[in-house]
Amino acid sequence: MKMSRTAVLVKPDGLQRGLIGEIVSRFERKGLKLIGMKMVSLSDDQLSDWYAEHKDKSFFGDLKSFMSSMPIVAMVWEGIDAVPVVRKLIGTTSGREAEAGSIRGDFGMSQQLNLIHASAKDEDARREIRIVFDDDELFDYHGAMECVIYAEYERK
Ligand code: 3AN
Repeated sequence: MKMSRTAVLVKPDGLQRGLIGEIVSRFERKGLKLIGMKMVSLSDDQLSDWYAEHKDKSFFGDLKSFMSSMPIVAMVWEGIDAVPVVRKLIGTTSGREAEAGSIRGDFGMSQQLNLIHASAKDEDARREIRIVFDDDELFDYHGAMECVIYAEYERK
């Protein structure tokens, strides 16, 4: 089965709430592999590309100014079906509706201040990773625990 990659941003509210460690820990415990991570301030151009699908929405301006108000922590995680797996771990958009046990469900109460972003589709992941990371900021290393995280047939 094929390993895929997904982009995650811990948003300004997640940083202020002190949730970086908790979030990284949840992904690590799940069995995902961290292949890139950095703290950045996203520019207006980067945010316009990132949120292109929302450019006509009423909240687009607010969303961009919120996302550029403070630094964010960007990460790339890898695993089989990483995109849907991480979406499940973060929960649905609004913290009030998100499932208990998910990151938004356990820590959030808002629709906009929803702590974290994760790619919705593989093609979004490829685009989002390119917006924030250069090739030499992503690391291709052997995950020592892969043989106990996946069955042999899954690793082929
Ligand atoms: P998700 O992050 O769950 O994929 P999207 O793609 O629908 O959600 O929305 C992107 C971001 O836009 C959300 N994470 C949230 O911060 C913000 N957002 C979405 N819907 C609203 C809304 N109705 N009002 C304000 N902000 C919103």
